[in-house]
Amino acid sequence: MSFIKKNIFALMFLLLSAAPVLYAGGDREAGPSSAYSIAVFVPGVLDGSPTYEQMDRGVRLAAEKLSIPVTTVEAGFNQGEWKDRLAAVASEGAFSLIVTSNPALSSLCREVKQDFPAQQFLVLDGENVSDDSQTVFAYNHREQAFMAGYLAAQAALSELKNLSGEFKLGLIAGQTYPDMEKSIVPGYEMGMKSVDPRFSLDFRVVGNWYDAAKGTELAESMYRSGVDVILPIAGGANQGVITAAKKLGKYIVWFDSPGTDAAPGVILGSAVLRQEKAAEEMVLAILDGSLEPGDIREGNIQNGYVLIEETEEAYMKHVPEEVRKKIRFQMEQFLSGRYALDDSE
Ligand code: RBF
Repeated sequence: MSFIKKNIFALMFLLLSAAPVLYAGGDREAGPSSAYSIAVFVPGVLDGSPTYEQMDRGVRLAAEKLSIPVTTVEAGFNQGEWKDRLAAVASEGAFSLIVTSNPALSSLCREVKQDFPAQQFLVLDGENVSDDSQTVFAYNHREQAFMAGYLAAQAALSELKNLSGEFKLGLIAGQTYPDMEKSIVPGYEMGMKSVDPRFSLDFRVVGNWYDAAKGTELAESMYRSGVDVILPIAGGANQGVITAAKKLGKYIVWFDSPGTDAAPGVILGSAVLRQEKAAEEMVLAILDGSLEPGDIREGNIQNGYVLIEETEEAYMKHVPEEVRKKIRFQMEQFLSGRYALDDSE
């Protein structure tokens, strides 16, 4: 090995091994080790929850690059326990950074920070407000839901078979929460009504994020009443909606991750978030010091973090070309800034 090569390797080694110590900062509470480490705090379970799975993958991609250990903690579905579970992770003092996801976690991190002021938090899909207790990545769910509603409505008016012609579209949520009520439901309605104002929304709530049988029951009753397309945002209960759609020959639009592979031709397309990318980038930016607590980044259609996944194979194969052309046009409208949603509506 040449002298220069050897020294470059030595320098890289030095930087990589020194970096975690430097990043850990001097103000951390004493932990078992001074090396940098990350906890992924899942408010629910990973399996079946697209935004959580993406978060975990993205954090691990970033951590692998810097040889940082990652521990994933699934806090389960009892939301009353989340704050104590989060405080327990913080109290270990073992994790330089806790990464979590969903808008409800912003306030929990704020509360836990009061007892563990040295703990650093990154909230993905967090509340869209700057807050010194945490670094935040917030999505424009209104645009995401708009595109889901736009796709659902175009599909309901297309040449697809077994359509009722009743201008009814559905949304099944795991639970209601401020972001669901203020952004997702109104965005979905705006999207469908921009295609034809006669569309109306049938909105149902499972009451948890796992009950697939309840998902099937709700979806069947909606499809039987003339609903042609359902947008399920219900975690593990989404599987039950797929069961109902397959049984009755109806349709689904997927949310958060590309999902058409699970039922090609039934799940027509996906209004996704680039949460894996956001997770990786945010962790790397925190590690290199370019993002700090109080900083907030937003993901939307224009900056590429929210989109209809137009390259999915089943989307290209099963969604009629006229519908896909309209989707492309509407995406272009957002991307070019010719079209924007009024947040106050
Ligand atoms: N989405 C899931 O896929 N699985 C969940 O278990 C889940 N639990 C949630 C709990 C709360 C309190 C909130 C506010 C949202 C939850 N979400 C869950 C929704 C998720 O974070 C995200 O907002 C939606 O998937 C829309 O992108």
